[in-house]
Amino acid sequence: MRIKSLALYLLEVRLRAPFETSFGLTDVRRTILVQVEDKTGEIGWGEVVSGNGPWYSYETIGTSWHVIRDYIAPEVVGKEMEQPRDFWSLRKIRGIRGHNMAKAGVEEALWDLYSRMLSKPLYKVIGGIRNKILSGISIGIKKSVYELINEVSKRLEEGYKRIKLKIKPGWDVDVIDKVRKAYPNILLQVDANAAYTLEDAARLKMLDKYNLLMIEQPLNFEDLVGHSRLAKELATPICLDESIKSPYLAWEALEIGACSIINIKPGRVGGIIPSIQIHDLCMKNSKGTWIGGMLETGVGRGHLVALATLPNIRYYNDISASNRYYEEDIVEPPWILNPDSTINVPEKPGIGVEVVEERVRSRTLKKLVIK
Ligand code: OSB
Ligand code: MG
Repeated sequence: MRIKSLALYLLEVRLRAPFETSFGLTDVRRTILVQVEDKTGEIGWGEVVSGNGPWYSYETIGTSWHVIRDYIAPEVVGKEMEQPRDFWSLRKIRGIRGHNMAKAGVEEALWDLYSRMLSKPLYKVIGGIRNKILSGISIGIKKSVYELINEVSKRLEEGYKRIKLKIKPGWDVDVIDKVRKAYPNILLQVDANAAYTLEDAARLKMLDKYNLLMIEQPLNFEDLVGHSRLAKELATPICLDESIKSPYLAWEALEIGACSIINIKPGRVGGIIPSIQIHDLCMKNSKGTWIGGMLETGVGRGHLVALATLPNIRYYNDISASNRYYEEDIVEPPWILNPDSTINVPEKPGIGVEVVEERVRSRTLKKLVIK
C-alpha cells in the first residue's frame, strides 16, 4: 500500500450521561479520527483516545494533533508499505518517545486500510479466534449509592454480566459493601484510576471480602514497586491500566509481581502491534488479559473488538455497546449487545463497520488533510 493522504478530524461528541472517575468528569468528549487513503482510493480509519486535558495520561487532543501533524504524518504520507507492521520499522517513528495515543490512531488506521485492501476482517488479519467478544460495562462515580445501585440494576437488565465500578477515597468500601449486598453473585471489579497510595493498603485490604475479580490501578501510574508490595498484602488480584504504557513496562510489572492481570488499551500502548505484544507476553507468563476502553466512538471500538478476539483474552472487556455511550454512533451498524453479554465480531473487511460521513461532518470542529 502507498498512503496518498492522511486526514485528521477533530470531533466533539456528547456522552449520553457524564462519566466520572477519580481523575475527573467527562460529558463532552473530544476525539481525533484519523483517515488514511491508499493510492487505489481504499480508506482506513483509526481513533486517537487522548483526553481534553492531561489527566488519564500526559497526552491531550492538542499534543496528539501536533505530534501527528508534525512528526507522524510526514513519515507515512507518500510511503510505500507492505503492511502496517512496517510503521514500526520507520526510523523516525521509532524515534518518537511516548505519544502512544497519537501513534495508535495512525497505526490503527493503517490496519483498517490494510485489511480492507485484503478484503478480510481485521480480527482475522491479526490472528483473532472468536466471532463474539465478552462485553462488560464500566460504571462511573455517582452522586449517591442509591443512584449507583439503580444504574447497576439497569445495566444488568440490559444484559451486561460483568460490572466494573469506579472507586476513589471516600467512594469505596461502603459503596462496594452495599452493591455486593444488593447483588451477591454478579461478576464485579473495581477501578481506582491511581487514586490511592501504599498508606491506604489497610483500606484497600477491606475490599478483599467482596469477591472482586480484580482491583484496577489502585496506586500512582509510576509506582510499579508500590503495586508489587500491595499485591503481597491483597488477596484480590491487581490489574494495571495507566502504568502499562509499553511492552517493556508490561514485562517489568510482571517480573516484579506488580500485577497479575493487564488491561490492554491500544491507545495507551501505541496501537495494534504493541497490544498484541503485551497480549503474547501475558500468555507466555500464564497471565490473563482483557481489552479496556476509553469511551471510543464506533471507530476506536472496532479496533477494540478485533483485539478482544485474541486467544489469551480471558476476562470480560470494557467494550460496551454504542448506545451505552452515545445517542447516535458515527458508524453503521452501531455496536450492539447480545442478551448473553457479548458483541458480535463483524466478518466484513477491516473493522467491519462504516463511518457515516454526514455524522462525522456535523461533529467536526476542525479538519486537516496532509498530502
Ligand atoms: O480507567 O478504564 C479506565 C474511561 C476513560 C478513561 C479511563 C477508563 C475508562 C473506563 C471506561 O473505565 C471504559 C469504556 O467503557 O470505554
Ligand atoms: Mg482503568
